[in-house]
Amino acid sequence: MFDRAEIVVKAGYGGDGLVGFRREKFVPFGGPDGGDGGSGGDVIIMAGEAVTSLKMFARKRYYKAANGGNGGSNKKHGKKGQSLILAVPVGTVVSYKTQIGDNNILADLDQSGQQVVVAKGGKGGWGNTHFATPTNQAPQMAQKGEGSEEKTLILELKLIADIGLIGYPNVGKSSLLAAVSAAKPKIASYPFTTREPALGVVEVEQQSFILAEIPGLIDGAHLGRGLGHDFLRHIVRTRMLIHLADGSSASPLEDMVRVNNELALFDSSLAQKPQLVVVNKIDLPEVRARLAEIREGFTLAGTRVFFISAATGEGIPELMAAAMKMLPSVAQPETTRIKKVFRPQPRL
Ligand SMILES: Nc1nc2c(ncn2[C@@H]2O[C@H](COP(=O)(O)OP(=O)(O)OP(=O)(O)O)[C@@H](O)[C@H]2O)c(=O)[nH]1
Ligand SMILES: [Mg+2]
Repeated sequence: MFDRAEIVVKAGYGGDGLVGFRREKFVPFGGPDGGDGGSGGDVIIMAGEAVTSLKMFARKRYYKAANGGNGGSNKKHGKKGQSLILAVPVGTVVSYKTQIGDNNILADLDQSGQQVVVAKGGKGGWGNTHFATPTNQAPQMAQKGEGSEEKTLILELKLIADIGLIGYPNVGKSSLLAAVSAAKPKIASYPFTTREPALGVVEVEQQSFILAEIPGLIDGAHLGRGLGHDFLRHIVRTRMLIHLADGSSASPLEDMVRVNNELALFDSSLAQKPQLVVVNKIDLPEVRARLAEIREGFTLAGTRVFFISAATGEGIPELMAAAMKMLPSVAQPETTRIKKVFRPQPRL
């Protein structure tokens, strides 16, 4: 599912400060004039449309930004080390492994131009001018430049689905995905069978789209309940949604409203994403017996509803054709605001 690369990045060292003194004719005791070192360059990762895969990172693994220049005489500041900018595709998640092996997400670059500093350059050291005091006017000391950060990063490119398949656990999302694509997600009669988003390519006549099952949406998902936020973030990237409800549930309409509330609580733009609303499991006699009642409920709520059976295939071609037809009319998601990730980092 993922394009993935592991790289090592190292920022530049800070330049050293200088111990220097003014030496000019007719100026005895010219005083200290050692300049400061320049700071080391940062390593920055930036998302851009021009890059489409992480392939280039398979060939080269080590990336280092330039060191800062040393301070010069005459209070000359050392040159700042140039930062190194690595371009990655939009949709790349940047993380690093902590010492205990956890994956710590640094940034989720889902917008072109979005960037994150992954290794901070060392600060330049002070030259001896900073150390002059009334009692020590010729200080013989200067600071060394600081060391710089080095990190092993994991870059993961998430494939972006056109359509997200959402709904309460156990409503038949995996069954539908398996019925319409070559994907083989696990299907079972208990909730949370699917633990990771599953993708499939759906072909409708000569065209196709990517459908992704988004698992784990329950009450409180926006607070991290169920399988947590992570999957809600996937929905942000989709263009539209197929919202599945279980016809055998006490109230499919209420289930749908609940899931929609979770979407809105997580990110109000999600609630505005176009949805095709679908009631599943109409092969079950008890569901078939109340189809009219269910339809009326949705109609009163102002929602057009599709009826399908992922088990028998009934209604599925019509649903997929409707999805394919609707897709061109919905814009690419404006993957919302730039999410800056601020994380205080201990200085080296
Ligand atoms: N009778 C009937 N059963 C269905 C239908 N679709 C799914 N099921 C059953 O419902 C149960 C849940 O199906 P899944 O496809 O795993 O549902 P899901 O929404 O992916 O569930 P999670 O991934 O666990 O959230 C399984 O026992 C399926 O066999 C259907 O159209 N008719
Ligand atoms: Mg599933």
